[in-house]
Amino acid sequence: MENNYFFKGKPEPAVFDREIFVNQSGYLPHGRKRAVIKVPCEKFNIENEYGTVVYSGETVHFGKDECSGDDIYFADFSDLCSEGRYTVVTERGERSLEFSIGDNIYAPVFDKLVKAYYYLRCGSELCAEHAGQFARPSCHNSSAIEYGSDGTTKYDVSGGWHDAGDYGRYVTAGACAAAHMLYAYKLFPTAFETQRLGIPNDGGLPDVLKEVKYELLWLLKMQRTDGAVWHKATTMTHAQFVMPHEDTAQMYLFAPSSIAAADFTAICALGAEVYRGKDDAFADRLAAAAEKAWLWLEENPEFIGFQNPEGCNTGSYGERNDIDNRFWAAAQLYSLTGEQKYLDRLNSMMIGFSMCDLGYGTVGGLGSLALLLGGRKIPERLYDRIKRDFNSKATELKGLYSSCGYGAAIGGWQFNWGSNMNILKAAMTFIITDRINGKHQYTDCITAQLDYLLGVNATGYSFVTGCGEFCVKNPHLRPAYADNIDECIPGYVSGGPNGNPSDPDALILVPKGTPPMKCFVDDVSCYSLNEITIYWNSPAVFLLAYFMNENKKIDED
Ligand code: 9MR
Ligand code: ZN
Repeated sequence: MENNYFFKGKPEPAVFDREIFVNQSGYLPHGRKRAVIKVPCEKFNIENEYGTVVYSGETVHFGKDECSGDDIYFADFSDLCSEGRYTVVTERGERSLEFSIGDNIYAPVFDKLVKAYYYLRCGSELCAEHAGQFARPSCHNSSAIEYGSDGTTKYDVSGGWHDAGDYGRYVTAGACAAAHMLYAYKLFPTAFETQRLGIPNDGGLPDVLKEVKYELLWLLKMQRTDGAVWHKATTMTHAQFVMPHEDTAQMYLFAPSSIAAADFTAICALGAEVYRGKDDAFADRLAAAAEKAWLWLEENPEFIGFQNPEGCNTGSYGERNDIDNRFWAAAQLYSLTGEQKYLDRLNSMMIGFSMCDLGYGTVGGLGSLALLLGGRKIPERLYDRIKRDFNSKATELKGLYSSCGYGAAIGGWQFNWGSNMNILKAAMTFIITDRINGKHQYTDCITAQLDYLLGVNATGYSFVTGCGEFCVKNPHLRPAYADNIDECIPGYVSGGPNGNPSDPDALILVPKGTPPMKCFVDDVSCYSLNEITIYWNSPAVFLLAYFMNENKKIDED
């Protein structure tokens, strides 16, 4: 269905011939530092930028890694803490890419991951002052009509971020992405306070809150006057590979769903909490919208899912039930207001879903974060359940991490469409579990997920565009292709390896039987391998904020 684009060249099958894998953004001076080597190696050296050996060590032979088929050796050089530029060299002379050890090494990738949202802005011109060479005209500003209506009522639903490689805007996806960033801000405010992204100004808010506000202002427009929330605003079919302003097809609002209403309630209530005291008028609007959507949900207790109508091929983001979504909504409203009625609803909702899922489809863990970070008293039974769910998940993920040569805390079956989100959600789970337990039990597991994202994986790619010497450059992202600029817009997390690719080019380029972690091609046409989305970037923002914060804490000690 999607194979109707005009591509620049013929995609090439990938060859993964790197021998040594390092985090291409580098390592913090006091962090765990590990290179993964896939050629036989007993001893390794670390050379500085002048070729002087500054560290020597022995590897540990891990053995065969199932997800990649590679025979793995670990080279640990955590004891090397001096700032500088280095290379790992094996006894037989194989060399890694050059990397840094330093305090501020993650700031560039952190900033790019957040600024990436600015480049996805819909309904705004990106001017040269803020977008540089990626400047472009405004887009998707003509009014929308309700699908199935006679079209006489027009709606302004301009604004927000494009969802992904496509130009659709979807409520549940947007709520999830915005939530990851607001929770990151609540947990690690210092990481964001000094961040300067070069985005349009909107008062004295930290840049991340300016950017998230842009999405929230759009979300507010997705609420109908009766409190219901339309599921999505998209054209009938995905646009060709054109610039956003060239996509001028009719915009539709598609049927309200209970999942959209619930996620909307939650994100507006969370926004009301975060913007309170910083932008009170905005916080008031968000709180009122959240309460109105909640009333609509209470009047509509049955599950209202979503399926594309005939002829529509944009994302459907359907879900199978809305228990977890309603849980998130109630949790966030309880956190905002402290009112007993929300607590009563929470107490009645404790079965049938996991309280640690952090995704766009299953959001129980976002409800838990609402409670954990809300500062209200949590009933013991509920708190115990949250604690238990996170701890058992983290234990399971740690098992996967330990059995993977590349340290990925996901099993072979989790290399699916957007596998990098599974990696990043695992990292979030470890971070939150450590937080709940008041311990630093999972630091190595967290570090390994960051390393994986930035180069320590069987493909050798840094999966973030514009970050790292060998990074993804051709993501499935319409403007990045249609702008005719060689350099890719920076800061996007690629979906990553997918053991069951489904787009036509990936089916040709990825030979049957390829191990899951190697089912990847950096090609624009392979949307099931190399697309980007707002909710794959957002858990990466969360993870990087954690590391920015960790580093500050060490500085203060
Ligand atoms: O991530 C989604 C994947 O699991 C589905 O199989 C696929 C097809 O429906 O859709 C993916 O989500 C896309 C969404 O529908 C539209 N925006 C981009 C999303 C990521 O590719
Ligand atoms: Zn647009």
